[in-house]
Amino acid sequence: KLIRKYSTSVAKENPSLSNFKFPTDDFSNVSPKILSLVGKNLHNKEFHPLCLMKKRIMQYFYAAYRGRTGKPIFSIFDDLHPMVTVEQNFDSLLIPKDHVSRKKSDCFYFNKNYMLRAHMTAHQVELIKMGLDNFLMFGDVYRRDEIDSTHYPVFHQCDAVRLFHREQLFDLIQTEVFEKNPTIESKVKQKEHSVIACREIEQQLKVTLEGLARCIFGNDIECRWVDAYFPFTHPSWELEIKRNGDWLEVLGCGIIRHAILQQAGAADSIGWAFGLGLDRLAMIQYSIPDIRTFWMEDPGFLIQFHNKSPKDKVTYKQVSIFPSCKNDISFWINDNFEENDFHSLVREIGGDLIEQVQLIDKFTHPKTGRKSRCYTIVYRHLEKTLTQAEVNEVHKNIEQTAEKVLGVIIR
Ligand code: FA5
Ligand code: MG
Repeated sequence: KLIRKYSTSVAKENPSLSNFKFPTDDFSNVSPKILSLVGKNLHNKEFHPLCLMKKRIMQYFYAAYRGRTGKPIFSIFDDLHPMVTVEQNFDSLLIPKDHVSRKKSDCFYFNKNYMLRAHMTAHQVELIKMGLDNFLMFGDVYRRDEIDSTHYPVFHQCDAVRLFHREQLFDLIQTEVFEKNPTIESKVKQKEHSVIACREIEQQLKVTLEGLARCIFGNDIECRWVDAYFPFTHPSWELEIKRNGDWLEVLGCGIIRHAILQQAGAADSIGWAFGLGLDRLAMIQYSIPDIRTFWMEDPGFLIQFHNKSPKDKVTYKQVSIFPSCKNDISFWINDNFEENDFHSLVREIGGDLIEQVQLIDKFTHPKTGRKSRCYTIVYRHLEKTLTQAEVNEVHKNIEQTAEKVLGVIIR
């Protein structure tokens, strides 16, 4: 029912998707508001801070990696459409059928076969299949997530792949790249790879990414490597950067699973891949305190970046700071209650007025066993002062829709 409502208003709000009819099923959960953001392509908008950050990364790779003839070796893709198959986003990357990241409460599905990509890695296999060895992909990605100053349901990622052919790496390390008799996987390597080959790729990957971090943030930046897990790489790491005294994760990376390369027709290769959040890097680089800022249409925002080059130092000055308004909401929940459904609903109704949704209390009635939740919703308009009446109207709408759609009972 919801989807029928959605798909009709989608047509109105997003002309490029207006002729697009998709069969709905019980996976369908894309909303008009989300679809209205498809095609904004902030990363391709000249002088937008996300575009400047994209160019900064491209420049680094152009300068650091040149072929024999002096040409850059990395190909760039920045207009891959965000609608992908579930097979691209998950199966092609060996993500198990029951993996948590596939949950309806975490992704935007058109239906059980099509979705808005949740990471740029969704395109990795198709590009390797095309025969590319070195490439960068930039694009918008979509996740149902909590709401605060560093999370937004649409953000931007840069993914990269670098492959070495067996002979190419052999020349470098002077020893076998692949195990003759693959036995078992260890913490430090996949079963198919030799220890030395794996070390060499790890080394190259880490040097490349530390170099990128220094190129963007300067030589004084503090960063650290943390062991990580991704189904499509092994071993895997995350790079964290120190910001205002706290460690912030900016990227995930690792050595590409051999099984993926085999399926993609590159069985004689070994290589690395990474995926990083452009929004987070741009927030650090330009001192942008809130991820919603990127979506502001206010010229006072974009003017600050106009005619800047990717290497220029810009410190964002908040266009102005308008006061926030807080309202609590508390309700009884049933067993099907999913926190992210509530977050999405709040975002759907409140749009960019929503600064934060914070769980402040969980309660179970001692006699009846009924459970309740209480959240504080922080409202703030980035471009004007909200009146209490405006906030109350949105808040009321959230309460009523939560009762209708999530089956909760307002207390
Ligand atoms: C991934 O998306 C993997 N595809 C990355 C990868 C690619 C690993 C290739 C190995 C090989 P993750 O979900 O951690 O991983 O997201 C990667 C980066 O995107 C994070 O480090 C962070 O910088 C950014 N990011 C993740 N979630 C958000 C969010 N909600 N808002 C803003 N940035 C985010
Ligand atoms: Mg992560």
